[in-house]
Amino acid sequence: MGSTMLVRSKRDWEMQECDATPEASYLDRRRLLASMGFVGLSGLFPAGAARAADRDPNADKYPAPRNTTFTLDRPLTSEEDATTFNNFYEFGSHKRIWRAAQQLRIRPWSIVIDGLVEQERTVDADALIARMPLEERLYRFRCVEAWAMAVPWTGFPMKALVDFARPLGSAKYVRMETFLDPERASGQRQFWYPWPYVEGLTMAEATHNLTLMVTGLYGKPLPPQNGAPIRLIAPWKYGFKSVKSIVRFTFTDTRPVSFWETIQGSEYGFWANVNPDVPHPRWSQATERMLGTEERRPTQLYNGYGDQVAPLYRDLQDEPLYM
Ligand SMILES: Nc1nc2c(c(=O)[nH]1)N[C@H]1C(S)=C(S)[C@@H](COP(=O)(O)O)O[C@H]1N2
Ligand SMILES: [Mo]
Repeated sequence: MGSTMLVRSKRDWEMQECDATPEASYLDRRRLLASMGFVGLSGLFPAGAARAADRDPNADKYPAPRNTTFTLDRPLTSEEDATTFNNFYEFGSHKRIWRAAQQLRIRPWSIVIDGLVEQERTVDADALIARMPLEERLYRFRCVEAWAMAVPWTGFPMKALVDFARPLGSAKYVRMETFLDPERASGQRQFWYPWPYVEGLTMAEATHNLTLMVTGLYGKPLPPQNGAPIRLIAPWKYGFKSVKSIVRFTFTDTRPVSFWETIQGSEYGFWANVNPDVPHPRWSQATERMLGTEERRPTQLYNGYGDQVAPLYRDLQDEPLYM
């Protein structure tokens, strides 16, 4: 079994393309050998040093250069508020899941790219992130529950991931799936939810300049509670579209049915674009509450990104674009 593992690891071209530092590949090799029982790791690291298995080979990429084309109309939310008030149902159906989310093991993390692509493949998240152009963007964020924040995300345009995936011309949507690990994620033991969490975008949405694959927050690698190691951010849509901790991208010609659409399709649809004039069936969307300050602000159409995204929907006016 050990030798099978070694061969597979050697053949994995994506891993070879990873521009990891020599030190990192040395550590990876040590880790592989250790996992096969050939060496002990205990003596290798001084007390208190991070375990090799937890080391982020991209840590030196943070903070990434800020893309100054994205500006805010409001103060940044504090890091503490953005990282201690979260929605991540895998770890509980309340907002204080950040401690429980530390259970998530983000390394190693495999991502499957499949469906309507030239070639299906599996990539290591660290190797994928290593080859992507990381930048920081200040974005507004709006949850369908009417709380909002303004934060510095680090990531890369989803367009770069789509180019990497090489989808066929027949692909119309990207379906994204979160990990499934009920042992670590207690929320996933709540069997009445349709795990794993699923979301989807049209190809036009996925390749839009605003659509970000996020790997960091506040100039640091993304913490587990915010969706490490890699999540979506589509800032003109309600927050539930921005799926966390992704393990699979499937290119398809069939519109994906999301986690929330499965649970309550009359309240959470495929498009979910922010609109102050279209209330949720159970509450108004006219205003939003900023995390931390509790300040009330008027909700903006497309969360204020209409000048950039409205053209995506010009020929879709018969669709329920705002739920
Ligand atoms: N896998 C997964 N992704 C998810 C969720 C979730 O429960 N599970 N919640 C969504 C919702 S409703 C919101 S508002 C945002 C919250 O992101 P944040 O915790 O980084 O603010 O994540 C979205 N992505
Ligand atoms: Mo949300």
